[in-house]
Amino acid sequence: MTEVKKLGDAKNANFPVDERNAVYHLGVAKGELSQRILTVGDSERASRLTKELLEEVEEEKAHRGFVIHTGKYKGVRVSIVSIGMGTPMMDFLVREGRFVVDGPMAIIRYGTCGSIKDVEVGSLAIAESSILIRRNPDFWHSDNNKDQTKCKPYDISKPVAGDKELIDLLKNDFESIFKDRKTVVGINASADSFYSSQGRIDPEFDDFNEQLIENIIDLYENKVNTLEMETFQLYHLATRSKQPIKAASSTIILANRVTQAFLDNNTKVKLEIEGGRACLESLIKVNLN
Ligand code: R1P
Ligand code: URA
Repeated sequence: MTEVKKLGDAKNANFPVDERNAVYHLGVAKGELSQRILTVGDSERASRLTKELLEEVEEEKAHRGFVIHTGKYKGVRVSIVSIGMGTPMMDFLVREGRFVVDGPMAIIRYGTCGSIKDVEVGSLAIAESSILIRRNPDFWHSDNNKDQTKCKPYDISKPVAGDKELIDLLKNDFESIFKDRKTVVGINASADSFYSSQGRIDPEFDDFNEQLIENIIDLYENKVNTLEMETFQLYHLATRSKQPIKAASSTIILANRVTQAFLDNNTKVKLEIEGGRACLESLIKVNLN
């Protein structure tokens, strides 16, 4: 893996950039990221997608856990960016990506998730909207003493929608590429932990989360399908951006939280490539004028 040239000294504490105007975490300057971005969590997924699907690949940029591959898909310049895990990493991508790209942007996330419905592992999901689930440490503070009438252990946000045009493109491209696989469409929940805030029971910790999944299901009338860790931040920032950012998010269902099944690696890798192709199809079609 190639490291980007070390960033120069940062100026501007409010939004640090070096003398080339390269951003502090992504490590790229204007022109080094496409306005059409496919983002994934896993750097190996990003490398595989680049190798299988992109042509005219430019020099790889890697900095602070972000890896950026830019090349052409069917003649259109796109970037495939791996960001690692969690909402802070998505926050860096969207904000610093916004800074180095001129004009409208499109960002599609292609990740993995758990399903809280009994949907077979190896199915796909598209998030029309997303909610955020955050652990609230004040619940455990001696002031509240685990009294739920004073403070809840987990905050569940209201939903934020993705971009309808991009989501509709993604639905069509998933349908034509995944002919014999189910795609569930609905609400995603992005959590601030893979463990407690996704309702996983860990005997080593006092998590108070036994009712969490049921609470989410009840609150949103059984429309929440999936749990992962980034989509909410993408949709929230895309809708708060002053310049247009069209955002959509799709995932491979890796874990079935009802039956405890977990997808095998070979199938996952196959779905990563097939689904990545569907995402790139949508990404190059979306109108950014
Ligand atoms: C947890 O295992 C990670 O997998 C999911 C979650 O959102 C979290 O990032 O997505 P990725 O497969 O894209 O990383
Ligand atoms: N990623 C998650 O965040 N949760 C799961 O259950 C599987 C993948």
